[in-house]
Amino acid sequence: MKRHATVILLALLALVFLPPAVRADDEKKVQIHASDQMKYDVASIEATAGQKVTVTLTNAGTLPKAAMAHNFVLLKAGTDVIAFASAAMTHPENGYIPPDMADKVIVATKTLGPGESDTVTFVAPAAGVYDYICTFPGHALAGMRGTLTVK
Ligand SMILES: [Cu+2]
Repeated sequence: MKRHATVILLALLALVFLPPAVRADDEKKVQIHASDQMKYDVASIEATAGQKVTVTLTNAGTLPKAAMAHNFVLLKAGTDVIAFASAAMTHPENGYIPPDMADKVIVATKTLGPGESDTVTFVAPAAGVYDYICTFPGHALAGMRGTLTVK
């Protein structure tokens, strides 16, 4: 009886002190706020390959949408961020996604005005580092970007 209690105690200690392994089926939820200062408050995200990731972007600014809108565009590894952002400027009709480079996009939110938010879900791709950017004109070039690191 006493030995039984010891085994249970050890099992409980193991549960408390051993970090649970990250399982691919554990969903990751990320909340990102975008500001009138052209910044994301979350500039790095980590995930495990195959993990379901949900990103909610909220435009926490107050400036009018025509002057200061934001989106979250996750690009495939190896994409030229500057070239993508430059091409995006002339495509407001397509949510600032250049149609001829749409194959570089893993996932993208809508372009959001003040107080708006949008949620996207995707499966974390193969291990690597992926850039995410805001493609509203000038924002990625001003530093509105972050990285998703997949392990
Ligand atoms: Cu922006």
